[in-house]
Amino acid sequence: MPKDVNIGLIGYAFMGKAHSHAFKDVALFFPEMRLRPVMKAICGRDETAVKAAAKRYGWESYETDAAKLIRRGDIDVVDISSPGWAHKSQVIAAARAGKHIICEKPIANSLKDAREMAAAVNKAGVKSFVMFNYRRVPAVAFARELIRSGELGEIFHMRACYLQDWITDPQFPLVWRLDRKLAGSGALGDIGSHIIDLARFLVGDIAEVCGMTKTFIKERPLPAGASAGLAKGGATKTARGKVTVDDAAAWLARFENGALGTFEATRFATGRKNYNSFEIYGSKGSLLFNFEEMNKLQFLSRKDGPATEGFREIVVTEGAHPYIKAWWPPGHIIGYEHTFVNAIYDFLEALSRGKNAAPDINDGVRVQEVLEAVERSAAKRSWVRIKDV
Ligand code: SOE
Repeated sequence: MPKDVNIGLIGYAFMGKAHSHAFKDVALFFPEMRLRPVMKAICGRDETAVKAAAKRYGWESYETDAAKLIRRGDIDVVDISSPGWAHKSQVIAAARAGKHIICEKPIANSLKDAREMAAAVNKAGVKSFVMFNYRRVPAVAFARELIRSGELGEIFHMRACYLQDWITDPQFPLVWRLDRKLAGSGALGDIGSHIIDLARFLVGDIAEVCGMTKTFIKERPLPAGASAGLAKGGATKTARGKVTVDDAAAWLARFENGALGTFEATRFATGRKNYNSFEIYGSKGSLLFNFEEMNKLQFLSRKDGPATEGFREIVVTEGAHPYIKAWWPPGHIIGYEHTFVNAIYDFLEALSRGKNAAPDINDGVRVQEVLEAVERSAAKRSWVRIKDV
């Protein structure tokens, strides 16, 4: 018989919705799971909005104070899907209250905060999980299986870029993601963190980086009224404010295993919406992936020999592919929201065995170290070793 585990979620916007959907659907698609999430309470500061979200997403109750939600005796897992500035106090409070933790990425707005958070979690001995959801794309998980089984041989190169274009319009308002105090950094932390996590997942740890960052639009109109992260919303006609984060970042990297990496994260790639992609080249084969075609993986194997060698397009929807057995018959593709369901499944299965699913809070710190190193490197215009940050 599966056991119940009570969930409290902080945040009801984009990520709050994605996580709610995952909790709602996970047991339907993974019926064998040993822990079943009970959607106990959702939390947000705007009572009208959080009450409506609770009803719409299927939560039993709501809170308007995160500290109260964390203290509630009927909550086992606190899922922190709030903006970056709120993570630190919420993660530390949850750890001290003995709650297991799911935290959105990047875990913190600074490396110092990330380290304090990890120390609190490690001291409390609670389980932790960071929502780097792209690891849970079947094609990405399959890419890792191919690499792990030696199909690519020695890895020479990883080229990764995460390209978006949602703020190219200079009239796009100064939303919280463009404020360093609230978001920590810009494209670098928000989407660069995903490709750093994927680099660690697929190739290994990064040893040093040489980076550059750029803010193309330095001032923007202030938002008119409440404005959500990616939604353009309204902008005021006259009041303007300073953009205090990067619009784009790019960096070279040397991996500890000797591979070379090139990385780009930008919100100024006009025409690119959510182009999270990588190319990995090894001595025996290569892989290409692009999230905008997330059900496909391109694979080249040198075993084919020169006459027939070429990239084959694998539609990653067979039972033989990671996570797919839980979903639909072959060829019936899955989407963005399913990556969160797969992730929540992995988290709960690990929790049921008293383990952390990867990436945990300490992996979150490793990513934060690379973010910090890229920023320092860009400021100093020189290479920075991860062990020096
Ligand atoms: C905004 O850039 C955003 O929603 C990120 O915050 C997510 O992590 C990314 O997956 C999609 O874009």
